[in-house]
Amino acid sequence: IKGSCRPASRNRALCSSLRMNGDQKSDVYDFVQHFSQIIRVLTKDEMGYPETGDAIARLKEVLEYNAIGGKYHPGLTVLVVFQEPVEPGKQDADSLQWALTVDWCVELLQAFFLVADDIMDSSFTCRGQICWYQKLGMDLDAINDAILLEACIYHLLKIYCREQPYYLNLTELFLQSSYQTEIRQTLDLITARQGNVDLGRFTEKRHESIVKYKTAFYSFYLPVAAAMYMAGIAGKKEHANAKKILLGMGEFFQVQDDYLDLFGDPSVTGKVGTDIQDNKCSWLVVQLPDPEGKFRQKEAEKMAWVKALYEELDLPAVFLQYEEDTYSHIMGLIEQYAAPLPPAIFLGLARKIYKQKK
Ligand code: DMA
Ligand code: MG
Ligand code: MG
Ligand code: MG
Repeated sequence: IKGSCRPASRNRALCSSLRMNGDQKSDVYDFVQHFSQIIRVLTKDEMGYPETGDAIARLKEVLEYNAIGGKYHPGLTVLVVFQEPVEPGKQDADSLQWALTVDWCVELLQAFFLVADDIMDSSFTCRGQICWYQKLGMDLDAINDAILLEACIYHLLKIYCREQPYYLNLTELFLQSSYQTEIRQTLDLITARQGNVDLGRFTEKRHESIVKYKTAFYSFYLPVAAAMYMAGIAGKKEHANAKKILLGMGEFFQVQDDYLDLFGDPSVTGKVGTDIQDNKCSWLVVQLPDPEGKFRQKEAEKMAWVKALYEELDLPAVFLQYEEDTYSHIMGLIEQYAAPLPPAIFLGLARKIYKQKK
């Protein structure tokens, strides 16, 4: 697919400014622009089949509601990382288009997980809007929409990248990311099961196992690994090194999400937390023993009580300390394991998540 991607130099400037100043608003412009092409590609196939026209219109609606408007947290990572090890001469417009497309595949995977996760967690808001499944008349039809979002990933990879030497590696990487996430989502759900409260389940080890792979793998390792494959870096050792750093970073990211579930400002995070009502094995609850099961309270008024208790135990300070500690730890990992990628790639990602309020 030929497109009108920006020349490499402008793209490089765009992406380096994304890393340097963190002002994503204007920098994600190209990324968002590319989405209209993605929509066209995903919906044009069916033009000749009028009988599926309504379904394609629905798909467009699903894509526009759920894939756009996030904080594009992994967004653009593939493009940024891809450009680092690849010589400028080889960064032709097509390669940059493919990298942008794979960035969108990561976003679609995220959208797929979020639509399903909000149903399972009985959430009401996500990314500053009503959860898709909560929309009037939607009910559980949203389950099929989540599945559709996932299908779009493999459709796009096939259309854009099928002829590329990295196609199989990319496809397997996306499949592996889904599997890792889904197994940990299973663990997240069964650990939280109501009615059969087993306090022994809420351990730091269990929490770590859940968060490392339910979020870190697909949000942090997946986009960097995808770019590495696209740049021709497929060695086991190189991937294992990058994974060490990225899973560490992603683990912090999910701990932050757990923390903000209760202590975040919904007008900033874009969602109202549900972890306490859902009985989740959150970072907060594994910080302290709960011999009387006081944290598993469904009633709204108990939430304030639980929050006050957490505050009394100074969990915000504990979190700040944790943030400091893991930051130093991640910096150490970057020093040790970044090669052959430039440390700047990992530093840029770390800058995006540390000391954030959403
Ligand atoms: C999200 O965990 C994990 C995935 C795989 C979407 P979560 O339920 O804590 O996310 P959120 O806080 O956004 O509902
Ligand atoms: Mg959730
Ligand atoms: Mg969840
Ligand atoms: Mg959460």
